[in-house]
Amino acid sequence: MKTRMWLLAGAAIAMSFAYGCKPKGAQSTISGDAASKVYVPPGQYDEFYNIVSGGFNGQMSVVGLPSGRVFKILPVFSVHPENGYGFSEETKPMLNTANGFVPWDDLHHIAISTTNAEHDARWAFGNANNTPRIARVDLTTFKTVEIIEIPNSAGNHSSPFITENTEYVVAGTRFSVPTGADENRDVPISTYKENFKGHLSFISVDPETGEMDLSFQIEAPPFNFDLARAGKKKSHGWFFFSTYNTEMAHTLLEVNASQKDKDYIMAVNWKKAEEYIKQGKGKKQSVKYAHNVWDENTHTGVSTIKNEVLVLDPTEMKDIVYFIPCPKSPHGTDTDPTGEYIIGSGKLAAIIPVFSFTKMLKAIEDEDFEGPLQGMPVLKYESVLHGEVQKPGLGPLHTEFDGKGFAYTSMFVSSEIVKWNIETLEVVDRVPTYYSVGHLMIPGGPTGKPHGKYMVAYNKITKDRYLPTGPELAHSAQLYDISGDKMQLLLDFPTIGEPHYAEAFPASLIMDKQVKFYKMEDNNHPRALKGINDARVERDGNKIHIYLTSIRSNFRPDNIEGIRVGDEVYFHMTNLEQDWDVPHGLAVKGANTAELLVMPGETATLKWVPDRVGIFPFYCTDFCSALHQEMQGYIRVSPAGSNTPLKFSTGDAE
Ligand code: K7E
Ligand code: CUA
Repeated sequence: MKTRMWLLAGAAIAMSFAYGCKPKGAQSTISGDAASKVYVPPGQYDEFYNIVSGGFNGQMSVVGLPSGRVFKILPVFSVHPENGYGFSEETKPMLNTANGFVPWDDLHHIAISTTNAEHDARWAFGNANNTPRIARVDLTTFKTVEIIEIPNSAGNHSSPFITENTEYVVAGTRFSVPTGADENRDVPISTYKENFKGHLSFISVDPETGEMDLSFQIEAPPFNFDLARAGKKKSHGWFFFSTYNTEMAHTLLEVNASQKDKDYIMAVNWKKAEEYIKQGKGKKQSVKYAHNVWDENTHTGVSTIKNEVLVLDPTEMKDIVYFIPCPKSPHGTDTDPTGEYIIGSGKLAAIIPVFSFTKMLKAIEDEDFEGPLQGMPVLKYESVLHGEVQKPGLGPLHTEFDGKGFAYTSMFVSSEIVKWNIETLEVVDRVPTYYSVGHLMIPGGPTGKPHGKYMVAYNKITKDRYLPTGPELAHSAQLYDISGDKMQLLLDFPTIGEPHYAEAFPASLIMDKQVKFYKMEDNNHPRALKGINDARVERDGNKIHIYLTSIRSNFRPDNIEGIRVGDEVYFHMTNLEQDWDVPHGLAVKGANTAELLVMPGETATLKWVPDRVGIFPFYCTDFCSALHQEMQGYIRVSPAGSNTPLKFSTGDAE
């Protein structure tokens, strides 16, 4: 995003508007009572949970609003040494892909589950931009519980937007690529127009369990798919994808993908697509992708490689795809809370077009087409247009809604947020952001029921806002009060990683549903221990299984001998605590891995291959009691082939 926007500034927009032009009055806009509006007194809670993407750190962060306090870093696509995510044997399968273990990704967008177009906040979805995947986080445990890979895709940016009852979460490919058998994919890049394809994936979500399933894909022209939003209420059943590079360039996109005055919003009638599927239409294509599911009974992830996807060709199913012309290289496409209006944010456009769903349906019915594009109808711009917001600012990216008839659009180039009336299209207010705002967010903003009290801007540049930290500076979030006519800046605070999108919802939706510990009797991990008397060490060839218990404040066993160089040692640690917030950690000297942080009632496994002779201490890393510092043990490693007998003990001086 950042890089793309740097280039963009050089493209069509006069240099005087380029990066770094600073809004006036940067210091003076905070009024005296701002601090009291964000102050959450000790012992009280924030009003909203804000789940924020971490961009290139591959994580989500959990922030309270209005305070801006960070409560948790939640690993999704990146390994997290803090708790062993991606390092423990149980979590490694979560990061498996058709390419093997991929320990990192670039997470841009958050979708919070909805029912009837309102947040139910059961799950948070996130997209992996690089190795295309979608993750689902359970908001009772704040754990990544599922990751599904997307075949036929490259650069899963237009994702993970959801339909109003979370029927589907979508994944539109940013990079179109050739698909199919090896010989169809091994083609000259210069044959882009003929051989490359875009794919829009619809992943169904089980309404009870949340489990995802790659339901179908729609094959599309080789455009770049950027963002998307589902229709809602009256437009429920439709999905809108923004496209750029409809020039279908494959080199120097900065110039070559900015040639046309208009690109498209691709409107997809997914209910119609479902009907075709019921009639048996579509082709099964063989592909390879991973589907990773976390099981809270066994505290273990299982990765399955799948081999097939159903692909629909919209040139054969005439009424599932329509193109709406949209100026110019649109980034965000957003639907208002009523589902009537579709807003396209053309990065290089001087206006913001607002389309009417009602007019779109009418134009489709009247076959009011400008012509076909790759065998699919293009609607006439004027026929679908509700109107244009004039002179909104420069570089519109994303739009959110307050539920009171207003839209708020982030302006990257002119570093501001512009508030406008959805019906009259008049700009009614604008505020500066510091600086170069990307996404913006209103709690409930993408749903049918926004909570129009706060707005947060997520900024790319913070020069002169924070204490400098070397060559790289923090990104920032800025909180505004939008309860009155004028937007008022309340607070700015640094973020974790690079925030792109975020969503927020009332804390009351999930606060009382939090899992406090895992019940021991429900722990079906095959190597779980039910009590301290089961603690033991077993040898199986060159594999050593250490069945370890932890409870304040000891490990059992804590003296282990008879390990040899070249053994594979597995610590299966069960945390026997049955109390909230009492994790125990496990760290082993010299182990080529991270620690484990094991939740109460959970079992997790650390693998260690000792490469030298000696005594190796291990210890608990989480300050769990006054005697935490006593929570430790020793392992003796003897040479390969030694006869040191295997033995283990606790509190035994023998
Ligand atoms: Cu940063 Cu949504 Cu990837 Cu716009 S995207 S800012
Ligand atoms: Cu257990 Cu510290």
